[in-house]
Amino acid sequence: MRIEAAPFAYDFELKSTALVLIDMQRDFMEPGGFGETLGNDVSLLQAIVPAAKRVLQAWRNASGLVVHTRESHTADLSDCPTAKRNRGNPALRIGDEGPMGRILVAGEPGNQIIDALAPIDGEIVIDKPGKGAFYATGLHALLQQRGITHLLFGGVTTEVCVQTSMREANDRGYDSLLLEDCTESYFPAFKAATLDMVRAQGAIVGWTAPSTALLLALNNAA
Ligand code: TIU
Repeated sequence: MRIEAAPFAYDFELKSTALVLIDMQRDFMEPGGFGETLGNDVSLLQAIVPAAKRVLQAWRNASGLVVHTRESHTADLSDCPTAKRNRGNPALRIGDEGPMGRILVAGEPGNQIIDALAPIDGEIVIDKPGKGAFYATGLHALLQQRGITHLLFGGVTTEVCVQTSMREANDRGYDSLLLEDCTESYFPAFKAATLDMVRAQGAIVGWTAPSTALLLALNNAA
């Protein structure tokens, strides 16, 4: 299959490609969570939900492997570095009780993936303590077991957890594509810069494409 992408076409096979949705959690997407405690306008992120939902449905229909990640810490915060907890002097710190439960703690209401993109049986869900999806997780091993070599990325936020995960994937040998309208930042200029950075220098980190280009490739293959 081929996606018309930048800086040039992206070729992939369904059986060796996973869709990776990064941290589409209430903690980042809704008021009262981690994103807002850091001083961000979280409403900006809602714009990508319809496109991400279309892609998720199409990828499921094609029987493609889906990976969801959640940025989350254990209840005792033993996997949360003090530096991370203190960074930015936020109103509520990781582990503090907020309106959606404890901030960025696994199992709390705010730490769940939003309903529109909730995982279903058979999909991989990775809880990650860092910004990157590969750091201190079993993701690389799970992908290797399944023969995955190509990753299609969406999620939030573009320049933090998505870009970090793509760079981690790049160093592990994956060919990655970022779905432009399925990722968002609290800072529109940072999103634009990240898309440019990813695809510069002949896809130094990976490719980018609008989700319609992926949907077209899937339709043409069906
Ligand atoms: N603050 C911010 O933009 N992002 C994060 O802290 N985590 C993710 O990007 N998921």
